[in-house]
Amino acid sequence: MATTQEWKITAKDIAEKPDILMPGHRACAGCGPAHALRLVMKAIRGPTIVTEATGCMEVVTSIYPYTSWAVPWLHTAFETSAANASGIEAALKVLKRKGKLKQEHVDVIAIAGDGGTFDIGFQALSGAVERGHDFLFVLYDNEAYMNTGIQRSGGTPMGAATTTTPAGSVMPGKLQHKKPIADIMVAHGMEYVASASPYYWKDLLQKVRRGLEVEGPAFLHLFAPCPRGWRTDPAKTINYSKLAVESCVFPVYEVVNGKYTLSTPSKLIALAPQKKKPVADYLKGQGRYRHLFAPQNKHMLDEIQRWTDERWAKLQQKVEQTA
Ligand SMILES: Cc1ncc(C[n+]2csc(CCOP(=O)(O)OP(=O)(O)O)c2C)c(N)n1
Repeated sequence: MATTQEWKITAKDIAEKPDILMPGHRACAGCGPAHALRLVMKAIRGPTIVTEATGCMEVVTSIYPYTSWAVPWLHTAFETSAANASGIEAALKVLKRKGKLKQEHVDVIAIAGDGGTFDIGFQALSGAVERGHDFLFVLYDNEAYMNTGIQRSGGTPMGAATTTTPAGSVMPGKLQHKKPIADIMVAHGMEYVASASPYYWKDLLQKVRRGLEVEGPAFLHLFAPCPRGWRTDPAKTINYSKLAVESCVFPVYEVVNGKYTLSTPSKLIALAPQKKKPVADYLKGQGRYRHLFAPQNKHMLDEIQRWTDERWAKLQQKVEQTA
């Protein structure tokens, strides 16, 4: 992987760089995925083709006959963004071999939500990574199937109320923990896996650029709050993007050729554990978790804290073990 240390990102650079995901789309106020993907597209390094699975970000950016995308963009079925990326990358190779491609290189980015990644798109993703296609897969994780009305996915965290895990007398929200998608991708032996949260926008942009520089598959797990599905104040999307990292619910890190490194916001918490916020600080204020603060659901809150601590400890162990 080429190094990007020379790319010193400043707010001015980013403000001056044209939007590739342009304004005028129909995302909700405070939409985390729209904000995160706008940042992702600020980090492209040249000619780029984007392919996107069915989901909120596809729907709101491509209402016929309009598009918000200032690059070639292909919608594909819910389960096939990685399969589409494989085909695009293979076609680019053939065009290049036949001398029909003017550009030296074209980057390929596949985008999908958590439903389109953890669940229904996983087969295509795993296959594309195993075959070694050169593309960056961006998972924008709003933690449920939002476009179809907030159904639980493999990325929905324990305790979250969704329309298929409604909190009430039968169940206290989702009963299972979130699938460890980044670890599963690391297990594929791929060169680059990272997690990022939009509050830490420079970190996010660097990771997009690094993922693009990999000559092979790269995977980026993006935290992306959804005010509609999470029942949160649209003005607080960025606050939750920060709190998730500060509570270690969503640590930010990179795994390069199997070597784990905490990114600065999470590294600072590892160095000063007293700065780690309780998970309840992150959960409170989110309508999807409101029921967890009722006395009868305290065991759920305790379990979420225990699991978060355990995952955080394991992540730190991986950092030490692979140093
Ligand atoms: C095979 C198939 N099953 C179901 C659907 C219906 N569907 C379209 S988008 C969607 C949810 C997408 O969820 P996610 O990938 O998490 O993205 P989000 O909408 O949250 O951005 C569903 C269930 C479909 N289009 N195709």
